[in-house]
Amino acid sequence: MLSLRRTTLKYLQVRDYLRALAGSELTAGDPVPSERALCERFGVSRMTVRQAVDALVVDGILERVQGRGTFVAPPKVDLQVRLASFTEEMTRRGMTASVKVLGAGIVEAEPDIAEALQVAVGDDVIHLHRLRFADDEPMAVEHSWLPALRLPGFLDGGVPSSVYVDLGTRGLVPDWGEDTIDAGEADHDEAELLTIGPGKPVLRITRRAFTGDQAIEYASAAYRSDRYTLWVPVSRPNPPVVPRNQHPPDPQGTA
Ligand code: 16G
Repeated sequence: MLSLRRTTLKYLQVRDYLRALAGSELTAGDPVPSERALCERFGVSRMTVRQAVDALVVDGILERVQGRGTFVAPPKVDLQVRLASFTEEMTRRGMTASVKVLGAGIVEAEPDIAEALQVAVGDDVIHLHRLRFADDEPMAVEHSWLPALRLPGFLDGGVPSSVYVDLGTRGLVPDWGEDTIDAGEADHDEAELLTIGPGKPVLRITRRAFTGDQAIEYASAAYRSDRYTLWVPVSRPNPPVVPRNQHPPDPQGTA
């Protein structure tokens, strides 16, 4: 029992030492001290050092690069669920947004896109396939569809560097919408574009955005989950939110 507690304490010491090191002397991309150096410094086994490193890898503070070693991971970007554009979000963080257009054109709306955009199946929709960068690092692969009839000449000058800025000049910037977020795995193409391994976790985000009562965009994107932390402000609902068709809980507990 006592030795178990001692091992746990040592593990915490190594973990906290590495965490502090990553947050002070070292910067993103720097190697952490070797397992051997840490074993000697703290008088612990390799297993204890590995456990401490594992915990920090899971927390996104360190990253293991196969065949090269363990390094300080780049800080994650907080992804707040709100109706902002990629360009706005990166600018807010002091980062430079850029984009590589992988495809752009007018296509006929498939049934799911038509439904999301409230247009008829086969109507013209603008399709954009874009790789989004923050400070030259690939962060997300996005597909967006917009109703072409509401956006005449949208692609005439090439793909706008910010879709929402273009929508703003037309008085059509979305004012409300809904996002859904799922955990997923990068497929082969996404992994290559995002420079992560195939099958690595991504956040799959779909967005339906509206201007007034009309849908203006449907988008589906894969965000690198090693570079994003989902940040969701929460507050106590008042009155309590209950799923539709259910009665609110009985405050007396008598039901
Ligand atoms: C964000 C939106 C995306 C929109 C894009 C416009 C999410 C999950 N997605 O990436 O739907 O098309 O911003 O950005 O937030 P832009 O104005 O920089 O082109």
